[in-house]
Amino acid sequence: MGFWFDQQSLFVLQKYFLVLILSCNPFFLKGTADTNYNTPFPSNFLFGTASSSYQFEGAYLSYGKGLSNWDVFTHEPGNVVDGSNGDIAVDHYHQYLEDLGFMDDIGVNSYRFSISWARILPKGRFGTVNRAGINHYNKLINALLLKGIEPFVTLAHFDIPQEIEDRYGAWLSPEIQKDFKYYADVCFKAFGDRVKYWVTFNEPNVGVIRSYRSGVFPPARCSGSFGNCSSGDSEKEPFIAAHNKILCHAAAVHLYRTKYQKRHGGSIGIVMNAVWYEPISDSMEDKQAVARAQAFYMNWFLDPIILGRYPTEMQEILGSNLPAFSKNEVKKLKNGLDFLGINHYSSFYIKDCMFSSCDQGPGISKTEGFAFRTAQRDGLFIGKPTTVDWLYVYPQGMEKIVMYLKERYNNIPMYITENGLGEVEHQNSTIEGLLNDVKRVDYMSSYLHALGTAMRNGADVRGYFAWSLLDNFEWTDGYTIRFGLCHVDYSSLKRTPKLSATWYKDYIAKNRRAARTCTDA
Ligand code: GBH
Repeated sequence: MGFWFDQQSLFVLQKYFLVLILSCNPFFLKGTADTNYNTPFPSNFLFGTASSSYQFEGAYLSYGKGLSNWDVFTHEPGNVVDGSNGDIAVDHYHQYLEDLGFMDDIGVNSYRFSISWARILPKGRFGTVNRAGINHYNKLINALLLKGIEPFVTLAHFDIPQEIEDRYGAWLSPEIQKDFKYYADVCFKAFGDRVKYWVTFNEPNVGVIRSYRSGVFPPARCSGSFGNCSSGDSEKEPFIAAHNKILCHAAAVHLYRTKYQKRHGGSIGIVMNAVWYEPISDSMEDKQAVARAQAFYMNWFLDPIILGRYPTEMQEILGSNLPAFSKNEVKKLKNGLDFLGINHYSSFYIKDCMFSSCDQGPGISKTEGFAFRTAQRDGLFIGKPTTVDWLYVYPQGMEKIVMYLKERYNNIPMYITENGLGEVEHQNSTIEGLLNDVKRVDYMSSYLHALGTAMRNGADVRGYFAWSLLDNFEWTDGYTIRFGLCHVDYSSLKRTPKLSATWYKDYIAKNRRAARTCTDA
């Protein structure tokens, strides 16, 4: 047998490479249609769907699970609009294999889910590890990997063991650092050989605001005109809780980096709720108000974690209401992120309330940086209103928020960890109508297009997760708002893919095929 590279095969190879080079050349791609579809997404881009333990799992008291703060909260009347709870939710605990089948059919290569802390540690660090809980997530993770779906795992997505709340007031006490670190350690040890993407917290900004400022999430603490609570301090407690969350994050990251990362080769990040804020006018005052609004919402967490200090806007306005980091803590904090997760849905206008006076309204207090939030300017909405009161369709917001974060944080790797459209179910909603979710398809395709623009402009975005695979328990809105690519009949728990599931499947296939021809050579 002669040398493999004989004249004939060399010629064939040359031809093959020429075709590859041509077809992957962006200038060549521009003018061509479907066979050489031009995609901004690299072949290793993660396309996924997202979920969370309390909203999906159910099995709230089975298999050794302890009570979570949400179990307790939803069982008190008046806290959830439809009086519902997540006792059963969409029964993902039992039906995860079937749900994985839907994911597989859509063609995702990643699944973002959260671990129920109380399922792993029913009494926090004051009790034993629940083996059945570990086994459950082992089965889920192994089943995912078998299908080639990367697990993207959040440690805390709003639900925590009630024990921690009862013992020392959870996030209000620095004591929680010990619990969170202990919990993270258990998870890294049990699952880290197979989980390569870890998220410490889902939306800690939304969590502390809802739990300690407006008081609509457990433990329902607030004061004065901020809400209707029996105790709390809306001007102080959100900042204490945030401070402790930041330190918990830093502790878990430090642990992962020193004890696991080398061996496991994974990465660890945080997920923030990110709203795009547009100044309501071109005035200097309104532009500065936008900077304050972002500082008090998102950079509140990101500046300490990445830069080692709170945003200057917060320090100036809050003074001693803003806790301080010790020298040692600052050292631990800096560069405390391998990637940034972004949950982005909607945009708002911001109007200055520091130099000009504003009527009562969202954002005007000192605790939110004197920046009034509104969806309207001169009677026109920033984007198409939807049936969900906080959600306006403004796809440019996706491009802008990603570019903003790219600039501010030195092009840190980013994942869009949630994006999607909710639909409020009405008495006259029909199953046919819910399944024919054209608006969700329009929403997702326009937001993905905007994301692609940001990526073409250099943003290092590595994944996109649709919220959500299934309709599910939407916190205080109970089962009244549906976010799923698959419809769930809440009495039979039957799942039915909506138009958006089929659309997402096509979208992924198209974008992956195109990406593959260019990089998998
Ligand atoms: C995410 O929260 C959650 O991670 C997820 O669990 C949830 O199901 C999903 O989104 C859909 O809601 O009007 O200025 O107060 C997002 C929760 C609710 C946070 C609306 C921002 C609007 C900003 N978001 N809120 S404002």
